[in-house]
Amino acid sequence: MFRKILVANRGEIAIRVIRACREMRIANVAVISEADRSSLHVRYADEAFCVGPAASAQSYLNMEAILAAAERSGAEAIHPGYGFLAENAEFARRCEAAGIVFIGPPSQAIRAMGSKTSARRLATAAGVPVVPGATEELSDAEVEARALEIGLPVVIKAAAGGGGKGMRVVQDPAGLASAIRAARSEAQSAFGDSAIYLEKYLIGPRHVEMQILADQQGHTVYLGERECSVQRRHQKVIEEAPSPVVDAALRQRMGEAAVRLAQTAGYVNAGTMEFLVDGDRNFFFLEMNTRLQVEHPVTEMVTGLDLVKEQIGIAAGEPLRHRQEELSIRGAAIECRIYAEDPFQNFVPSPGRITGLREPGGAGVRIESGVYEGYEVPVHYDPLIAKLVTWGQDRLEAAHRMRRALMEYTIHGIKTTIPFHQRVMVDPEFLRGEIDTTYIDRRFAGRPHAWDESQRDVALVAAGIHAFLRDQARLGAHPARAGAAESPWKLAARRAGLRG
Ligand code: MV4
Repeated sequence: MFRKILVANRGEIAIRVIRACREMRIANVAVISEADRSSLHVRYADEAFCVGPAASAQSYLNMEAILAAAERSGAEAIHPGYGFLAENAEFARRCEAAGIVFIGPPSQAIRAMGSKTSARRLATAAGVPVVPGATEELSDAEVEARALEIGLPVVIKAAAGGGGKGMRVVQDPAGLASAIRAARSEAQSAFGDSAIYLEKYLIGPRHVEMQILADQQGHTVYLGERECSVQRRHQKVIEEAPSPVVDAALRQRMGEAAVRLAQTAGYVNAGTMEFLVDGDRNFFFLEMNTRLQVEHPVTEMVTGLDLVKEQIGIAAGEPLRHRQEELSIRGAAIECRIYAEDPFQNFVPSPGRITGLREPGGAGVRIESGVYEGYEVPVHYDPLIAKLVTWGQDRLEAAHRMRRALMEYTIHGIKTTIPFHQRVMVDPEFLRGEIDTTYIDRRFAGRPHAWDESQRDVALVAAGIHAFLRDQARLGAHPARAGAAESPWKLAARRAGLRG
Protein backbone atom coordinates (compact mmCIF):
# COMPACT_ATOMS: atom_id res chain seq x y z
CA MET A 1 0.00 0.00 0.00
CA PHE A 2 1.08 3.61 -0.54
CA ARG A 3 2.77 5.41 2.31
CA LYS A 4 1.97 8.93 1.11
CA ILE A 5 -0.61 10.39 -1.27
CA LEU A 6 -0.79 13.90 -2.70
CA VAL A 7 -4.30 15.32 -3.07
CA ALA A 8 -4.41 17.52 -6.17
CA ASN A 9 -7.59 19.39 -5.31
CA ARG A 10 -9.19 21.77 -2.84
CA GLY A 11 -12.34 22.24 -0.76
CA GLU A 12 -14.68 19.51 0.36
CA ILE A 13 -13.33 16.84 -2.01
CA ALA A 14 -9.74 17.33 -0.86
CA ILE A 15 -10.93 16.79 2.72
CA ARG A 16 -12.92 13.73 1.61
CA VAL A 17 -9.76 12.16 0.16
CA ILE A 18 -7.58 13.17 3.13
CA ARG A 19 -10.04 11.47 5.49
CA ALA A 20 -9.83 8.22 3.51
CA CYS A 21 -6.02 8.42 3.66
CA ARG A 22 -6.17 8.90 7.43
CA GLU A 23 -8.39 5.86 7.91
CA MET A 24 -5.99 3.82 5.78
CA ARG A 25 -3.05 5.24 7.74
CA ILE A 26 -1.55 6.79 4.63
CA ALA A 27 0.23 10.14 5.00
CA ASN A 28 -1.27 12.92 2.89
CA VAL A 29 -0.08 16.08 1.19
CA ALA A 30 -2.31 18.98 0.23
CA VAL A 31 -1.64 21.48 -2.53
CA ILE A 32 -2.92 25.03 -2.29
CA SER A 33 -3.02 28.18 -4.32
CA GLU A 34 -1.99 31.50 -2.82
CA ALA A 35 -5.71 32.29 -2.34
CA ASP A 36 -6.25 29.11 -0.31
CA ARG A 37 -3.77 29.55 2.54
CA SER A 38 -6.60 29.69 5.07
CA SER A 39 -8.73 27.00 3.46
CA LEU A 40 -10.02 24.05 5.45
CA HIS A 41 -8.27 21.35 3.42
CA VAL A 42 -4.87 22.73 4.48
CA ARG A 43 -5.88 22.44 8.12
CA TYR A 44 -6.82 18.79 7.63
CA ALA A 45 -3.68 17.80 5.72
CA ASP A 46 -0.41 16.45 7.15
CA GLU A 47 1.53 18.92 5.00
CA ALA A 48 0.83 21.39 2.23
CA PHE A 49 2.65 22.82 -0.77
CA CYS A 50 1.78 26.05 -2.50
CA VAL A 51 1.54 25.39 -6.25
CA GLY A 52 0.86 28.87 -7.60
CA PRO A 53 -1.31 31.98 -7.65
CA ALA A 54 -5.09 32.11 -7.22
CA ALA A 55 -5.98 31.47 -10.86
CA SER A 56 -6.63 27.72 -11.30
CA ALA A 57 -4.70 27.65 -14.57
CA GLN A 58 -1.58 28.58 -12.62
CA SER A 59 -2.15 26.43 -9.52
CA TYR A 60 -4.63 23.54 -9.39
CA LEU A 61 -4.17 22.98 -13.14
CA ASN A 62 -0.42 23.52 -13.04
CA MET A 63 0.90 20.03 -13.85
CA GLU A 64 4.61 20.87 -13.37
CA ALA A 65 4.05 22.46 -9.97
CA ILE A 66 1.88 19.59 -8.76
CA LEU A 67 4.27 16.91 -9.99
CA ALA A 68 7.14 18.84 -8.39
CA ALA A 69 5.25 18.95 -5.07
CA ALA A 70 4.68 15.19 -5.31
CA GLU A 71 8.39 14.56 -5.87
CA ARG A 72 9.53 16.93 -3.13
CA SER A 73 7.08 15.49 -0.61
CA GLY A 74 7.87 11.89 -1.51
CA ALA A 75 4.25 11.07 -2.40
CA GLU A 76 3.95 7.85 -4.39
CA ALA A 77 0.49 8.55 -5.75
CA ILE A 78 -1.78 11.47 -6.66
CA HIS A 79 -5.53 11.58 -6.11
CA PRO A 80 -7.03 14.21 -8.42
CA GLY A 81 -10.52 14.45 -6.86
CA TYR A 82 -13.03 15.74 -9.42
CA GLY A 83 -12.68 18.69 -11.81
CA PHE A 84 -9.26 20.29 -12.34
CA LEU A 85 -6.88 17.53 -13.59
CA ALA A 86 -9.15 14.57 -12.83
CA GLU A 87 -10.01 13.84 -16.48
CA ASN A 88 -6.88 15.17 -18.06
CA ALA A 89 -5.30 12.30 -20.01
CA GLU A 90 -2.06 14.27 -20.41
CA PHE A 91 -1.71 14.67 -16.64
CA ALA A 92 -2.35 10.95 -16.07
CA ARG A 93 0.28 10.19 -18.73
CA ARG A 94 2.80 12.50 -17.11
CA CYS A 95 2.22 10.85 -13.73
CA GLU A 96 2.77 7.46 -15.34
CA ALA A 97 5.98 8.76 -16.97
CA ALA A 98 7.22 10.19 -13.66
CA GLY A 99 6.62 6.89 -11.85
CA ILE A 100 3.85 8.40 -9.72
CA VAL A 101 0.60 6.45 -9.53
CA PHE A 102 -2.41 8.39 -10.82
CA ILE A 103 -5.36 7.28 -8.67
CA GLY A 104 -7.76 6.90 -11.55
CA PRO A 105 -7.93 5.11 -14.88
CA PRO A 106 -5.01 4.62 -17.30
CA SER A 107 -4.42 7.68 -19.49
CA GLN A 108 -5.56 5.87 -22.63
CA ALA A 109 -8.93 5.05 -21.03
CA ILE A 110 -9.38 8.73 -20.15
CA ARG A 111 -8.52 9.62 -23.74
CA ALA A 112 -10.85 7.00 -25.25
CA MET A 113 -13.79 8.22 -23.15
CA GLY A 114 -12.84 11.91 -23.42
CA SER A 115 -13.78 11.75 -27.06
CA LYS A 116 -17.54 11.41 -26.96
CA THR A 117 -17.65 9.88 -30.43
CA SER A 118 -15.04 7.29 -29.47
CA ALA A 119 -17.05 6.52 -26.30
CA ARG A 120 -20.20 6.09 -28.41
CA ARG A 121 -18.40 3.72 -30.76
CA LEU A 122 -17.05 1.67 -27.82
CA ALA A 123 -20.58 1.50 -26.36
CA THR A 124 -21.94 0.24 -29.66
CA ALA A 125 -19.16 -2.36 -29.82
CA ALA A 126 -20.04 -3.46 -26.27
CA GLY A 127 -23.70 -3.89 -27.21
CA VAL A 128 -24.77 -0.94 -25.04
CA PRO A 129 -27.71 1.06 -26.43
CA VAL A 130 -26.94 4.62 -27.59
CA VAL A 131 -29.37 7.33 -28.73
CA PRO A 132 -29.99 7.02 -32.49
CA GLY A 133 -27.52 9.29 -34.22
CA ALA A 134 -24.39 9.61 -36.32
CA THR A 135 -20.80 9.50 -35.12
CA GLU A 136 -18.83 9.33 -38.37
CA GLU A 137 -16.78 12.24 -39.69
CA LEU A 138 -19.36 13.96 -41.86
CA SER A 139 -19.38 17.04 -44.06
CA ASP A 140 -21.89 19.75 -43.19
CA ALA A 141 -24.14 18.63 -46.05
CA GLU A 142 -24.00 15.02 -44.84
CA VAL A 143 -24.78 16.08 -41.25
CA GLU A 144 -27.81 17.94 -42.55
CA ALA A 145 -29.03 14.95 -44.54
CA ARG A 146 -28.52 12.59 -41.59
CA ALA A 147 -30.36 14.95 -39.22
CA LEU A 148 -33.41 14.89 -41.47
CA GLU A 149 -33.13 11.10 -41.75
CA ILE A 150 -33.00 10.72 -37.93
CA GLY A 151 -35.88 13.18 -37.64
CA LEU A 152 -36.01 16.52 -35.81
CA PRO A 153 -35.48 17.53 -33.10
CA VAL A 154 -31.82 16.53 -33.12
CA VAL A 155 -28.98 17.68 -30.92
CA ILE A 156 -25.54 18.58 -32.26
CA LYS A 157 -22.77 17.91 -29.78
CA ALA A 158 -19.03 18.56 -29.79
CA ALA A 159 -16.99 15.33 -30.00
CA ALA A 160 -14.49 16.84 -27.55
CA GLY A 161 -17.22 18.34 -25.36
CA GLY A 162 -19.31 16.72 -22.66
CA GLY A 163 -21.56 17.73 -19.81
CA GLY A 164 -23.74 19.78 -22.13
CA LYS A 165 -20.95 22.12 -23.24
CA GLY A 166 -21.34 23.18 -26.86
CA MET A 167 -24.68 21.38 -27.23
CA ARG A 168 -27.21 22.69 -29.76
CA VAL A 169 -30.78 21.53 -30.21
CA VAL A 170 -32.31 21.91 -33.67
CA GLN A 171 -36.10 21.86 -33.89
CA ASP A 172 -36.62 23.39 -37.30
CA PRO A 173 -35.07 22.33 -40.65
CA ALA A 174 -34.53 25.99 -41.55
CA GLY A 175 -32.10 26.40 -38.64
CA LEU A 176 -30.09 23.26 -39.34
CA ALA A 177 -27.31 24.55 -41.60
CA SER A 178 -26.52 27.56 -39.42
CA ALA A 179 -26.64 25.44 -36.23
CA ILE A 180 -24.09 23.03 -37.73
CA ARG A 181 -21.73 25.88 -38.65
CA ALA A 182 -22.13 27.55 -35.26
CA ALA A 183 -21.62 24.25 -33.39
CA ARG A 184 -18.42 23.55 -35.34
CA SER A 185 -16.90 26.96 -34.74
CA GLU A 186 -17.94 26.89 -31.07
CA ALA A 187 -16.38 23.42 -30.68
CA GLN A 188 -13.21 24.66 -32.39
CA SER A 189 -12.82 27.66 -30.10
CA ALA A 190 -13.86 25.88 -26.88
CA PHE A 191 -12.04 22.54 -27.39
CA GLY A 192 -9.63 23.13 -30.28
CA ASP A 193 -11.51 20.46 -32.23
CA SER A 194 -14.35 21.17 -34.65
CA ALA A 195 -15.58 17.54 -34.78
CA ILE A 196 -19.30 17.24 -34.03
CA TYR A 197 -21.81 14.42 -33.85
CA LEU A 198 -25.54 14.09 -33.98
CA GLU A 199 -28.17 12.50 -31.78
CA LYS A 200 -31.92 12.33 -31.83
CA TYR A 201 -33.02 14.81 -29.15
CA LEU A 202 -35.01 13.14 -26.38
CA ILE A 203 -37.62 15.31 -24.65
CA GLY A 204 -37.64 15.49 -20.84
CA PRO A 205 -35.45 12.43 -20.20
CA ARG A 206 -34.11 11.41 -16.83
CA HIS A 207 -30.40 11.47 -16.17
CA VAL A 208 -29.46 8.19 -14.54
CA GLU A 209 -25.83 7.17 -14.10
CA MET A 210 -24.27 3.86 -13.14
CA GLN A 211 -21.25 3.61 -10.83
CA ILE A 212 -18.67 0.96 -11.61
CA LEU A 213 -15.40 -0.22 -10.05
CA ALA A 214 -12.77 -2.12 -12.03
CA ASP A 215 -9.54 -3.57 -10.66
CA GLN A 216 -6.24 -4.27 -12.39
CA GLN A 217 -6.95 -8.00 -12.35
CA GLY A 218 -9.81 -7.61 -14.82
CA HIS A 219 -12.80 -7.74 -12.44
CA THR A 220 -15.54 -5.14 -12.82
CA VAL A 221 -18.62 -4.60 -10.66
CA TYR A 222 -21.49 -2.12 -10.71
CA LEU A 223 -22.67 -0.36 -7.54
CA GLY A 224 -26.09 0.75 -8.70
CA GLU A 225 -27.37 3.97 -10.17
CA ARG A 226 -27.74 7.57 -9.15
CA GLU A 227 -30.62 9.74 -10.30
CA CYS A 228 -29.29 13.19 -11.23
CA SER A 229 -32.22 14.74 -13.07
CA VAL A 230 -32.49 17.79 -10.82
CA GLN A 231 -30.06 20.07 -12.65
CA ARG A 232 -29.79 23.71 -13.58
CA ARG A 233 -27.86 24.71 -16.69
CA HIS A 234 -26.09 21.33 -16.77
CA GLN A 235 -25.07 21.76 -13.15
CA LYS A 236 -26.39 19.05 -10.86
CA VAL A 237 -28.22 20.34 -7.79
CA ILE A 238 -29.75 17.26 -6.13
CA GLU A 239 -28.80 13.61 -6.63
CA GLU A 240 -30.13 10.43 -5.15
CA ALA A 241 -29.67 6.69 -5.03
CA PRO A 242 -31.44 4.56 -6.02
CA SER A 243 -33.40 6.20 -8.85
CA PRO A 244 -37.17 6.23 -8.25
CA VAL A 245 -37.68 4.82 -11.78
CA VAL A 246 -35.14 2.02 -11.71
CA ASP A 247 -36.26 -1.38 -10.47
CA ALA A 248 -34.06 -4.41 -9.80
CA ALA A 249 -34.40 -5.75 -13.34
CA LEU A 250 -33.52 -2.42 -14.99
CA ARG A 251 -30.65 -1.93 -12.53
CA GLN A 252 -29.20 -5.27 -13.53
CA ARG A 253 -29.51 -4.52 -17.27
CA MET A 254 -27.95 -1.04 -16.92
CA GLY A 255 -25.29 -2.33 -14.56
CA GLU A 256 -24.31 -5.18 -16.85
CA ALA A 257 -24.22 -2.78 -19.81
CA ALA A 258 -21.90 -0.45 -17.86
CA VAL A 259 -19.63 -3.36 -16.92
CA ARG A 260 -19.45 -4.53 -20.57
CA LEU A 261 -18.49 -1.03 -21.69
CA ALA A 262 -15.82 -0.70 -18.98
CA GLN A 263 -14.31 -4.03 -20.01
CA THR A 264 -14.43 -3.17 -23.71
CA ALA A 265 -12.58 0.09 -22.95
CA GLY A 266 -9.92 -1.58 -20.76
CA TYR A 267 -11.13 0.59 -17.92
CA VAL A 268 -9.60 0.44 -14.43
CA ASN A 269 -10.61 2.25 -11.18
CA ALA A 270 -13.91 4.05 -10.38
CA GLY A 271 -16.02 5.33 -13.25
CA THR A 272 -19.55 6.34 -14.13
CA MET A 273 -21.65 5.72 -17.22
CA GLU A 274 -24.25 8.40 -17.88
CA PHE A 275 -27.52 7.25 -19.38
CA LEU A 276 -30.66 9.02 -20.50
CA VAL A 277 -33.83 7.17 -19.54
CA ASP A 278 -36.98 7.96 -21.53
CA GLY A 279 -40.62 7.78 -20.45
CA ASP A 280 -40.82 4.11 -21.43
CA ARG A 281 -37.75 3.32 -19.30
CA ASN A 282 -35.49 2.72 -22.30
CA PHE A 283 -31.93 3.65 -21.45
CA PHE A 284 -29.29 5.09 -23.77
CA PHE A 285 -25.58 5.57 -23.05
CA LEU A 286 -24.51 9.23 -23.26
CA GLU A 287 -20.97 9.57 -22.00
CA MET A 288 -18.61 8.25 -19.35
CA ASN A 289 -17.06 10.15 -16.45
CA THR A 290 -13.61 8.74 -15.79
CA ARG A 291 -13.30 10.10 -12.24
CA LEU A 292 -14.79 10.09 -8.77
CA GLN A 293 -17.95 12.18 -8.97
CA VAL A 294 -19.25 14.95 -6.72
CA GLU A 295 -22.32 12.85 -5.94
CA HIS A 296 -20.45 9.63 -5.03
CA PRO A 297 -21.62 9.80 -1.36
CA VAL A 298 -25.20 8.73 -2.20
CA THR A 299 -23.81 5.50 -3.65
CA GLU A 300 -21.65 5.04 -0.55
CA MET A 301 -24.66 5.53 1.72
CA VAL A 302 -26.73 2.80 0.04
CA THR A 303 -23.91 0.29 -0.64
CA GLY A 304 -21.85 0.80 2.52
CA LEU A 305 -18.65 1.07 0.47
CA ASP A 306 -16.04 3.82 0.74
CA LEU A 307 -15.37 4.68 -2.90
CA VAL A 308 -12.19 6.65 -2.22
CA LYS A 309 -10.66 3.75 -0.29
CA GLU A 310 -11.69 1.42 -3.11
CA GLN A 311 -9.99 3.76 -5.60
CA ILE A 312 -6.79 3.82 -3.56
CA GLY A 313 -6.81 0.04 -3.15
CA ILE A 314 -7.31 -0.51 -6.88
CA ALA A 315 -4.53 1.95 -7.74
CA ALA A 316 -2.20 0.09 -5.38
CA GLY A 317 -2.93 -3.13 -7.28
CA GLU A 318 -5.31 -4.78 -4.82
CA PRO A 319 -8.15 -6.89 -6.21
CA LEU A 320 -11.76 -5.79 -5.66
CA ARG A 321 -12.97 -6.77 -2.23
CA HIS A 322 -16.53 -7.59 -3.32
CA ARG A 323 -18.02 -9.80 -5.97
CA GLN A 324 -21.18 -8.62 -7.71
CA GLU A 325 -23.39 -11.06 -5.77
CA GLU A 326 -22.13 -9.62 -2.47
CA LEU A 327 -23.24 -6.10 -3.30
CA SER A 328 -26.71 -4.78 -2.57
CA ILE A 329 -28.62 -1.53 -2.20
CA ARG A 330 -29.99 -0.71 1.23
CA GLY A 331 -32.42 2.18 1.77
CA ALA A 332 -32.19 5.50 -0.05
CA ALA A 333 -29.88 8.51 0.02
CA ILE A 334 -30.27 12.09 -1.20
CA GLU A 335 -27.57 14.72 -1.69
CA CYS A 336 -28.21 18.47 -1.77
CA ARG A 337 -25.36 20.56 -3.13
CA ILE A 338 -24.86 23.67 -1.05
CA TYR A 339 -23.55 26.37 -3.36
CA ALA A 340 -22.47 29.89 -2.38
CA GLU A 341 -25.09 31.25 -4.78
CA ASP A 342 -28.19 33.38 -4.34
CA PRO A 343 -31.19 31.28 -5.42
CA PHE A 344 -33.38 34.41 -5.41
CA GLN A 345 -31.07 36.25 -7.82
CA ASN A 346 -30.91 33.60 -10.51
CA PHE A 347 -28.18 31.68 -8.64
CA VAL A 348 -25.48 34.35 -9.00
CA PRO A 349 -22.32 33.44 -7.07
CA SER A 350 -22.23 34.87 -3.56
CA PRO A 351 -18.64 34.75 -2.32
CA GLY A 352 -17.66 36.41 0.95
CA ARG A 353 -17.06 35.76 4.64
CA ILE A 354 -19.08 33.15 6.51
CA THR A 355 -19.94 35.02 9.70
CA GLY A 356 -22.03 32.29 11.27
CA LEU A 357 -22.23 28.54 10.72
CA ARG A 358 -24.23 25.75 12.33
CA GLU A 359 -24.20 22.39 10.61
CA PRO A 360 -26.89 19.75 11.03
CA GLY A 361 -26.29 16.35 12.54
CA GLY A 362 -28.19 13.41 13.96
CA ALA A 363 -29.22 10.06 12.58
CA GLY A 364 -28.73 9.48 8.88
CA VAL A 365 -27.08 12.85 8.19
CA ARG A 366 -23.70 13.29 6.51
CA ILE A 367 -21.99 16.58 5.74
CA GLU A 368 -19.10 17.00 3.33
CA SER A 369 -18.05 20.57 3.95
CA GLY A 370 -15.10 22.68 2.89
CA VAL A 371 -15.85 25.71 5.04
CA TYR A 372 -15.78 26.94 8.64
CA GLU A 373 -17.10 29.94 10.57
CA GLY A 374 -14.97 32.96 9.73
CA TYR A 375 -13.86 31.48 6.39
CA GLU A 376 -13.88 33.72 3.35
CA VAL A 377 -15.30 31.90 0.29
CA PRO A 378 -12.93 32.95 -2.52
CA VAL A 379 -14.19 34.27 -5.85
CA HIS A 380 -11.73 32.21 -7.88
CA TYR A 381 -13.25 28.73 -7.72
CA ASP A 382 -16.38 26.67 -8.04
CA PRO A 383 -19.06 27.93 -5.62
CA LEU A 384 -19.79 24.44 -4.20
CA ILE A 385 -19.03 24.80 -0.49
CA ALA A 386 -20.63 21.71 1.01
CA LYS A 387 -22.79 18.68 0.34
CA LEU A 388 -25.55 17.58 2.66
CA VAL A 389 -26.40 13.90 2.36
CA THR A 390 -29.16 12.01 4.16
CA TRP A 391 -29.97 8.32 4.31
CA GLY A 392 -33.34 6.77 5.05
CA GLN A 393 -34.90 3.33 5.01
CA ASP A 394 -36.80 4.55 1.99
CA ARG A 395 -36.84 7.65 -0.23
CA LEU A 396 -39.46 9.51 1.79
CA GLU A 397 -37.56 9.05 5.02
CA ALA A 398 -34.40 10.35 3.34
CA ALA A 399 -36.34 13.37 2.03
CA HIS A 400 -37.97 14.13 5.38
CA ARG A 401 -34.59 13.82 7.04
CA MET A 402 -33.15 16.19 4.45
CA ARG A 403 -35.91 18.70 5.20
CA ARG A 404 -35.16 18.45 8.91
CA ALA A 405 -31.39 18.76 8.36
CA LEU A 406 -31.85 21.78 6.07
CA MET A 407 -33.89 23.44 8.83
CA GLU A 408 -30.97 22.95 11.23
CA TYR A 409 -28.42 24.28 8.72
CA THR A 410 -27.51 27.94 9.26
CA ILE A 411 -24.97 29.81 7.15
CA HIS A 412 -24.69 33.55 7.71
CA GLY A 413 -22.74 36.16 5.76
CA ILE A 414 -23.19 34.69 2.29
CA LYS A 415 -26.19 33.52 0.30
CA THR A 416 -26.54 29.79 -0.26
CA THR A 417 -28.85 27.36 -2.03
CA ILE A 418 -30.24 26.05 1.29
CA PRO A 419 -33.62 27.85 0.86
CA PHE A 420 -33.98 26.39 -2.62
CA HIS A 421 -33.49 22.86 -1.28
CA GLN A 422 -36.02 23.56 1.47
CA ARG A 423 -38.64 24.30 -1.22
CA VAL A 424 -37.81 21.15 -3.17
CA MET A 425 -38.06 18.93 -0.09
CA VAL A 426 -41.71 19.95 0.42
CA ASP A 427 -42.65 19.88 -3.27
CA PRO A 428 -45.28 17.15 -3.81
CA GLU A 429 -43.90 16.38 -7.29
CA PHE A 430 -40.38 15.87 -5.95
CA LEU A 431 -41.71 13.78 -3.09
CA ARG A 432 -43.59 11.59 -5.57
CA GLY A 433 -40.35 11.14 -7.54
CA GLU A 434 -41.70 13.03 -10.53
CA ILE A 435 -38.38 14.50 -11.58
CA ASP A 436 -36.79 14.76 -14.98
CA THR A 437 -34.27 17.11 -16.55
CA THR A 438 -36.94 19.82 -16.92
CA TYR A 439 -37.85 19.73 -13.20
CA ILE A 440 -36.30 23.01 -12.00
CA ASP A 441 -37.52 25.06 -14.98
CA ARG A 442 -40.94 23.47 -14.78
CA ARG A 443 -41.40 24.01 -11.03
CA PHE A 444 -39.44 27.15 -10.22
CA ALA A 445 -37.91 29.13 -13.08
CA GLY A 446 -39.51 32.46 -13.89
CA ARG A 447 -41.51 32.50 -10.67
CA PRO A 448 -39.00 32.71 -7.86
CA HIS A 449 -41.67 34.50 -5.77
CA ALA A 450 -43.48 31.16 -5.63
CA TRP A 451 -40.77 29.84 -3.35
CA ASP A 452 -39.09 32.97 -2.01
CA GLU A 453 -39.91 33.05 1.69
CA SER A 454 -38.92 36.70 1.99
CA GLN A 455 -41.81 37.47 -0.35
CA ARG A 456 -44.37 35.37 1.52
CA ASP A 457 -45.37 38.06 4.03
CA VAL A 458 -45.53 40.63 1.24
CA ALA A 459 -47.88 38.32 -0.68
CA LEU A 460 -50.13 37.85 2.38
CA VAL A 461 -50.39 41.59 3.01
CA ALA A 462 -51.06 42.24 -0.69
CA ALA A 463 -53.83 39.64 -0.68
CA GLY A 464 -55.34 41.27 2.44
CA ILE A 465 -55.28 44.75 0.92
CA HIS A 466 -56.76 43.43 -2.29
CA ALA A 467 -59.65 41.75 -0.47
CA PHE A 468 -60.24 44.87 1.61
CA LEU A 469 -60.35 47.24 -1.36
CA ARG A 470 -62.55 44.89 -3.36
CA ASP A 471 -65.08 44.53 -0.56
CA GLN A 472 -64.98 48.23 0.16
CA ALA A 473 -65.78 48.94 -3.48
CA ARG A 474 -68.65 46.47 -3.30
CA LEU A 475 -70.08 48.10 -0.15
CA GLY A 476 -69.63 51.56 -1.61
CA ALA A 477 -67.15 54.13 -0.40
CA HIS A 478 -69.78 55.87 1.74
CA PRO A 479 -67.94 56.88 4.92
CA ALA A 480 -70.63 55.49 7.21
CA ARG A 481 -70.59 52.09 5.57
CA ALA A 482 -66.88 51.99 4.78
CA GLY A 483 -66.26 51.63 8.50
CA ALA A 484 -67.98 48.28 8.35
CA ALA A 485 -65.18 47.03 6.18
CA GLU A 486 -62.26 48.57 8.01
CA SER A 487 -60.35 45.31 8.00
CA PRO A 488 -60.25 42.22 5.82
CA TRP A 489 -60.36 40.09 8.98
CA LYS A 490 -63.68 41.60 10.04
CA LEU A 491 -65.06 41.02 6.57
CA ALA A 492 -63.97 37.44 6.62
CA ALA A 493 -65.51 36.96 10.05
CA ARG A 494 -68.80 38.47 8.92
CA ARG A 495 -68.82 36.26 5.86
CA ALA A 496 -68.28 33.25 8.06
CA GLY A 497 -71.27 34.37 10.10
CA LEU A 498 -69.25 34.94 13.24
CA ARG A 499 -70.43 38.49 13.86
CA GLY A 500 -72.51 41.23 12.33
C1 MV4 B 1 -29.19 14.90 -24.53
C2 MV4 B 1 -30.50 15.29 -24.21
C3 MV4 B 1 -31.52 14.83 -24.99
N1 MV4 B 1 -31.26 14.06 -26.07
N2 MV4 B 1 -28.99 14.11 -25.60
C4 MV4 B 1 -26.89 17.49 -21.26
C5 MV4 B 1 -25.64 17.18 -20.55
C6 MV4 B 1 -24.96 16.16 -21.37
N3 MV4 B 1 -24.36 15.15 -20.54
C7 MV4 B 1 -26.00 15.60 -22.26
N4 MV4 B 1 -27.17 16.39 -22.08
C8 MV4 B 1 -28.30 16.06 -22.74
N5 MV4 B 1 -28.14 15.28 -23.82
C9 MV4 B 1 -30.00 13.72 -26.33
N6 MV4 B 1 -29.78 12.94 -27.40
C10 MV4 B 1 -30.69 16.10 -23.10
C11 MV4 B 1 -29.59 16.51 -22.38
C12 MV4 B 1 -29.89 17.37 -21.28
C13 MV4 B 1 -29.70 16.97 -19.98
C14 MV4 B 1 -29.17 15.73 -19.68
C15 MV4 B 1 -28.98 15.35 -18.39
C16 MV4 B 1 -29.34 16.20 -17.37
C17 MV4 B 1 -29.86 17.44 -17.63
C18 MV4 B 1 -30.04 17.84 -18.94
C19 MV4 B 1 -30.57 19.09 -19.20
C20 MV4 B 1 -30.75 19.48 -20.49
C21 MV4 B 1 -30.40 18.62 -21.52
